[in-house]
Amino acid sequence: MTALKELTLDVVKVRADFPILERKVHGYPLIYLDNAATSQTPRQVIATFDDYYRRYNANIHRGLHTLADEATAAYEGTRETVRAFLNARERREIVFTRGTTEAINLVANAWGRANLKAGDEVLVSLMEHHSNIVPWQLLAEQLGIVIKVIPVDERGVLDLDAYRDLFTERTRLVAVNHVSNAFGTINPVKELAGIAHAHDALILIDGAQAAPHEPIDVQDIDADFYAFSGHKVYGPTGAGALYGKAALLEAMPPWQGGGEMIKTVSFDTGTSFADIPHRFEAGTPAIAEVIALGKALEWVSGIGLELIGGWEQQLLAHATERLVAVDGLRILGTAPHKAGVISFVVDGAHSQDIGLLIDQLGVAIRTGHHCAQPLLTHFGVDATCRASFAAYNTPEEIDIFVDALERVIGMVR
Ligand code: C6P
Repeated sequence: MTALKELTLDVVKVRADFPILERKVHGYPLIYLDNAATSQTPRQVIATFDDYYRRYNANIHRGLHTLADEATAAYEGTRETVRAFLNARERREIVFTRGTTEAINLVANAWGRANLKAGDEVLVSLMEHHSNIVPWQLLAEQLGIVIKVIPVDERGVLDLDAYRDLFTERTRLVAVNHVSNAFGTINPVKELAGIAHAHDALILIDGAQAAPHEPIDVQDIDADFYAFSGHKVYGPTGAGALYGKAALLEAMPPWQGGGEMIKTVSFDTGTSFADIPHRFEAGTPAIAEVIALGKALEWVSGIGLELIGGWEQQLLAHATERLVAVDGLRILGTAPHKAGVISFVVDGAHSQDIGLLIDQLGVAIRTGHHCAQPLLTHFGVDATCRASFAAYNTPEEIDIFVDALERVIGMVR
């Protein structure tokens, strides 16, 4: 009995941490199903900002006064929290960034420019978010590297045989997401890493959609780089992290210059750079946001990602069952291993219209290409509706969402 109880997420208790869930939208209780875009923020995280700005707002690493010490300790404390969250070996393997996009751009610009030359190959999958495509396209234009695309099957599952066949002696890097934001597919990143390493290539994993849903272990995956965003894991916007193996980071030049990232600067002898990770954190960082990110990860760990992921799987199963019964509705992305993300289109109803009208009933879903245009184009659509779940969503909310959807479809058809 106790064991069973421990396996059940107390969603009422979880919801009580999210003040925003009390608000109404167009007179209806908010049903927030756009968590893959940004998850909502628990009061403990919101309180971090108030505490920081009231008590110890100061620049970090530079001051010798109490406030600067406290801010530095809290900021660097988050580095340890992120290290533990990803099970990295060392704190210095964690670089704070604005989010996943900046983390990938860091790898492209620091590692990529130092290690790639014309004709070298980078493998990305068809289901990448634009932020794991465009930085490599920019390098392709500037350095002449070649981008090769790992195909997916009709369920939105990566084609592993095709992946193996893409490797040549010029393959240097595989850049793939852990979980697809558009379809929810969970990719076998450990296997992908093993294959990449067998070909002497590195692997960069975009974990933006995985970090909120399942425990991450970068050592077990054997990831070379792993990126995620705070705002998708119950934290604030403006703070995320890049994990990089220490030896790789150490061998990488900086990509942005400024304060914080130097040891000495001289017009005569030039500049020497700080050790990792500070070499990659030029300028004053998002101090309060990073501290709040630490609080968010503590909040998540306090509940447990196994429990959150398990709850979301129940929501996914319930939503899938309800949605497949809707007349003319087609789910895109039917992988056997999916996170709590459902993309769908409806015959005779444009996704944009559905999104706008369902908002009038208090339901927030995302519509559009989800910054994954190559994937959607491949599946013959330019937009889908996407519902994505978080720890605070309930089966009752899903019922209200699907009822609202049926009402909306009736209005637009
Ligand atoms: N996806 C979505 O609605 P940033 O913006 O840097 O925090 O995250 C970018 C990003 C990178 N990779 C994946 C897999 C993502 O899902 C995202 C963000 C949001 O799906 C906004 S487009």
